[in-house]
Amino acid sequence: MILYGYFRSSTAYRLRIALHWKGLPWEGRAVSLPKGEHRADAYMALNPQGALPALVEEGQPALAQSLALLDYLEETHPAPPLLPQGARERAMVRSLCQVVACDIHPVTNLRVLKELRGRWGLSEADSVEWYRHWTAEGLRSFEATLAMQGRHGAFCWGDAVTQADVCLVPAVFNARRYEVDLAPYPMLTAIADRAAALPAFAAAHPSRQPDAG
Ligand SMILES: N[C@@H](CCC(=O)N[C@@H](CS)C(=O)NCC(=O)O)C(=O)O
Repeated sequence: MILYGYFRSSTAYRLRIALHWKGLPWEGRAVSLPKGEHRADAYMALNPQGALPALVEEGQPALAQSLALLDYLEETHPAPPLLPQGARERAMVRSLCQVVACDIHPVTNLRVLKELRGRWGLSEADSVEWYRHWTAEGLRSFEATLAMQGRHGAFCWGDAVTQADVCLVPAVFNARRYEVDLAPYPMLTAIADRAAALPAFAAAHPSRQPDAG
């Protein structure tokens, strides 16, 4: 499998964690977001969505969308699992994933920030405030959902690592990068730090990627 990503892309980070967690053989291909390579013809021909990540298996069209890809890896390589047993339990884990992937990420994504700055004249400082606002709102929702579900332990789902942790760790990495105050979210911060220390998560960290240099 070839994963097209960028060291600081949180969506590619999710996939790197899952690939390492499942012990799958894969190669990375760097696509630079700051250089706009994700919108260049070569990458658009591969993934017309023009976003990272994309996963390619020999002779097959690329697969895109990180949550679809996490599920694809789960279905094709169920062990070790990243989802619990049971439809209800899986829905609970996926609801945490979607706070990150559907509520926080789409409004804090690079193309949104660029549009806010370029077309709508938001200053750099105001666009950072925008980023912090929506991240904080998403993390508030994540923390409250963890408390409401009452199923967390060492990780979001008891002591089992799941897709919720896979989505949470990159979100916390991004939040720290933008200096979001994490003090109001002690549960998710402790979980993210515990998960980030696991070998599969550590190997997927942005600083450990070849294009980080
Ligand atoms: N919903 C997509 C989002 C993909 C996405 O937007 N990825 C970011 C990198 S974290 C990207 O490529 N951004 C490029 C841009 O906004 O122009 C997914 O989960 O894979």
